[in-house]
Amino acid sequence: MIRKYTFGAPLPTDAVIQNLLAEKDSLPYFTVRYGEDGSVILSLPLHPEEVLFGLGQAVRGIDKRGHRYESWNSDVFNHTEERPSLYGSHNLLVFFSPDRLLGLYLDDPGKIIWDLGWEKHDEAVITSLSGNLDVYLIEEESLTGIARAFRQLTGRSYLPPRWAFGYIQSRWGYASEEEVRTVVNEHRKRHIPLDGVCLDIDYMVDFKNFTWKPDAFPDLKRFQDEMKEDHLRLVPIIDAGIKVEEGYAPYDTGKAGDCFCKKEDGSDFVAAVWPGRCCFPDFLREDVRRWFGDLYRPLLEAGIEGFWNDMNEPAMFYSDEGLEKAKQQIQAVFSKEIDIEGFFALGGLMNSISNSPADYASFYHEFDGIRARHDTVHNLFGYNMTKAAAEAFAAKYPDRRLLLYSRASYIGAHRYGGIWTGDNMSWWSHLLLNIKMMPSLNMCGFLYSGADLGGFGADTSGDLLLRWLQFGIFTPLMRDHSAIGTLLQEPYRFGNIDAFRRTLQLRYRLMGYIYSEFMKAALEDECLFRPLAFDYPEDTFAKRVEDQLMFGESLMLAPVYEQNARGRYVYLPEDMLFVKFISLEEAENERFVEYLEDGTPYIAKPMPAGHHYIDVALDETHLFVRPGKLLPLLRPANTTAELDFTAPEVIAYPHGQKELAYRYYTDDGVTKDYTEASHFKNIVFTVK
Ligand code: MIG
Repeated sequence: MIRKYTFGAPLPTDAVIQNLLAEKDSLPYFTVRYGEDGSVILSLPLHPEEVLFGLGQAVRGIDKRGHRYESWNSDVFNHTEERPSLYGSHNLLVFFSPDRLLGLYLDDPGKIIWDLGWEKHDEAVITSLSGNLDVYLIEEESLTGIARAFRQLTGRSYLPPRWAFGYIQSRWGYASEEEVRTVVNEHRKRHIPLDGVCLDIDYMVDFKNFTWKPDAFPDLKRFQDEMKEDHLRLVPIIDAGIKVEEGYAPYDTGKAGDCFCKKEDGSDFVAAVWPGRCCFPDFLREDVRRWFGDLYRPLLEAGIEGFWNDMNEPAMFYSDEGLEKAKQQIQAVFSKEIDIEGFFALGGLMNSISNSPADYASFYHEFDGIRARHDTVHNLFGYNMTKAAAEAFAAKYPDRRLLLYSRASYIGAHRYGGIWTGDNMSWWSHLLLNIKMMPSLNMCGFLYSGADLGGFGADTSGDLLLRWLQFGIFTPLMRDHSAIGTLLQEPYRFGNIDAFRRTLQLRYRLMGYIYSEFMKAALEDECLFRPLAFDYPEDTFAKRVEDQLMFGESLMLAPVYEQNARGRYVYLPEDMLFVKFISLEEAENERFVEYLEDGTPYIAKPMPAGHHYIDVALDETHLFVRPGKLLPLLRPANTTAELDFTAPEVIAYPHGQKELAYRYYTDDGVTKDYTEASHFKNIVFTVK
């Protein structure tokens, strides 16, 4: 059951697709206070055993208790644990305690502060700064039920084409078709699978959206065609800002259509991003979305079928006003003899003008007859950029799925595209953060998502990349991406090629399962990744487990995420089959080896419920199969297009059952007739 309560005058966000009438009585469970500044403050005492799930893209644990989070889409390079916010605002929180199961969703595109047992461990205090919001209370019998009801409230998750589940290689710095060709060849010659290569801002002329360098990419269509012969897709980046430059068509047409966000005085708001001074499309306006979406057309016509939208928090390095103010303050410091205070002030000054609250409060959006100051609708910006692109793709190709993922997001955006989790670091702690974030993102509808595998900033190492890929093979978006200036981190750079190849081939072996589970999750409003508590709600230990995940209907994952670890402790809420894929050499030393049809060795060992230490060497990938479940596996190939999805072999864990069944999903991977009954097939396994 979902009930809606309205505070103040909420702005339309298009997050919710169900039209519920607001309740007349006051909000139950919460104490409501009104701040003098217009804010609305909801508070709720927390049970000592209460666990809080949700908030989508955020730092720290699966259990969000004990930190102060903010909903405020932010371009942040350092995802350290004190961060209040990252790039997306996903205002769903689920309270789970022995005497309560309650989902809370706040539809408020401005800033929200979530003190979740931070100041006081036994209290949640949630503040909407604007005080204009719709509050939804979701009450169901189970955690899964709450997640499902939330998705029914907010709409079906975006469905990408099947090739988008293939491995994608990316790097800020790939600057020519020659370089891309080399990356592809290096994969191909080692039989490391690959389905796509991203183009970062380096493909553009002076970082200008919708341009590409004529010398480096002389004929983009020919190049994409050439790649497609090998089933490879290029995935170019598009940024939010449009460079201020007369004669540059996107600027000229945007100006002509009066498409840009304006300052108080009616002039275009300008701030610098990669191309230099930029205007910001008012994506909240439908006509602006249409105009911007049309700008993708030349790229679509060159055969491009996938895009990533970046810098759409929106990120701003500095505005004219911010720069001027900083300049004056710097001059003031130097106008007298510099002292220690002045010295430290200098360091902070330039940083403080990027993504500044003053800038976000200085421009406006006009939509549906409303004029809204940017900071009151801030979290909708990236969402509507994604929507602009998605609507343009659907207009051009009504029956074709395209790949689209964004950096900034808000609930609702999950209907139009996926997200990647932004600029993480090549740190072991960020591999763990990736693990913890996946179920939270799924609860909020962002099924097609993933982190920069290997880490974006800082230099990765071979062991970190390998361990990260061993988890990454399960994330729907599986992309290795890194920042310019860091150590190159393609999987063939670190010796140990056999281990990298086996890991990536395992992704392709799993593709039948991953695709089936993803499509079922999307079509039936389920979560692909789940905290253990979703499946074992009565198990008081399971709800505390922060580093294991349920993955689809058959699997539990317990990745290794510590350097030099030769395995890890794992908790099994029920009997499970431990499956570990090993090298041929290792197979010679093992007693209980089994082989897939193509001779690939693995160990399959039933384990009783409880605590265990499992041995997992650096070049091994493992998973757990649940009792009575099947895991379908395919023969690996270099691309998803070359996979044979029709007749998977299975690993089974009968656990006393005579007959096991699995609901397998296949389709052509690109059209939109998802729900055809013929796509679902029952795989039956009988114990001999
Ligand atoms: O200011 O396009 O998160 O993935 O490589 C950095 C360059 C801009 C941020 C994205 C990152 C991308 C980078 N971009």
